[in-house]
Amino acid sequence: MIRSAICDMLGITYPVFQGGMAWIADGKLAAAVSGGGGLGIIAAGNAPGDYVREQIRIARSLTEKPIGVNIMLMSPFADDVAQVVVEESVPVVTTGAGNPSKYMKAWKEADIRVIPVVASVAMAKLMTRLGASALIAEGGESGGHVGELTTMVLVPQICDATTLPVIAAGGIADGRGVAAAFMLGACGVQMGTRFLSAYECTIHPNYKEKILKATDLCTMVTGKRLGHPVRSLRTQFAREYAKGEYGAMDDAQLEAFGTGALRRAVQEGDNERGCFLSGQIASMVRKEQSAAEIVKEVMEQAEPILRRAPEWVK
Ligand code: TUI
Repeated sequence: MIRSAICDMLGITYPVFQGGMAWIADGKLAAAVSGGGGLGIIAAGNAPGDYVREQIRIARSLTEKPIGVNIMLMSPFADDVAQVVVEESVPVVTTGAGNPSKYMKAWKEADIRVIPVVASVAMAKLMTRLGASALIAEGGESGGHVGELTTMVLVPQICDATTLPVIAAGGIADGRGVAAAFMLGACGVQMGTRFLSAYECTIHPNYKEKILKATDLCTMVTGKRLGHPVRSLRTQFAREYAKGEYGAMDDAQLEAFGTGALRRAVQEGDNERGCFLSGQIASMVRKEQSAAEIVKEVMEQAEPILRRAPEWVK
C-alpha cells in the first residue's frame, strides 16, 4: 500500500487525482473515483455556477468521500464558480489555465484546500506564498490546455521550489508513471486521459473508441497562435485548425472555428468538427473498466516497481 502526505491531508486512500476535464468530469465520474479511494474532481470548465452546484450535489448523493472541484480560470463564470465552492463547502479546489491569486484569501477563510495547477517555477513560488495546500505540476504531455515544460522536467523543478506536497500530472497512465513521479519527488499523481475509458465516464462512444484505438503519435498541439495551446487527438478538426492557424485564417475566424468544438466531441462524438482532447498516453488506455479499478490498478502496479528500486543501487 502506498500512502503519502496528500492522503493524510485530504482523507483519501490512494494518492490519485482524476483530472478536471472540461465537459467530461461530472459528479458521476468524480464520485466513482472518490468512491474508489482517489480524489474525484468535478470540472467547472466554461459552465455556470449552478451547473457546478448541481454536479456537487449529484456527487454527494453517490459518495460520502471527499470530492474536489476544478475551476478553469479562463471561464467567464470563474467568479461565479469560485463563490459556489464556498457556499457548498467543497473540501478541495484545484485551478487551471491561469492565476487564482484573487480567490485564495476567500477560499482559505472557508477552510478549502487549494491545489493550483502550476506550469512554471514562478507560479509555484507565488502559490506557496499565498497559502496553497499542495501543487499540481502538469507537464505538456497532458491533454487540453498545456504549458511549455514536460512532466520529467517540471516536477523536480517545482519540488525544489516549494515545501508543499507536489502532485505530478501529464503523461501518467499506469504504475510505471506513478513510480516515476514519486522518484521525481511527487507524492501523488493526477490522471485525466486514463479515466476516459471508465464505465462511469459518460463521453460519446465515438470519443471512447478513438482513445481505445489511439496510437503513440496520435495527438498534436494547436492554438499556440492565440496563446491557448491545447493538446488533442490528431483528427480532421485538429488538422484543419492547424492549417488555418499557420495559413489563411485570421484570429476571429480561428476563434469561431474552435467555438463549441469540445462540446461537439464529448456530447455528439462529432468526427468532423469535434475537438477530442487527449494526453500523449492515449495509446496506453486499452480497455474499459470502472474508475475504482483504474485507481487501484495503477497503485498496485507501482508498488512492486518501487520495492525493486533498491536493486539498482550497488
Ligand atoms: O487547464 C488545464 N487544462 C485544460 S483547461 C481546458 S478548457 C479550454 N478550452 C479551450 C481553450 C483553452 C482551455 C482544457 N484543458 N490544465 C491545467 C493547466 N494550467 N495547464 C497549464 C496551466 C497553467 C498555465 C499558466 C496554469 C497557470 C498558468 O499561469 C499563467 C499566469 O497567469 O501566469
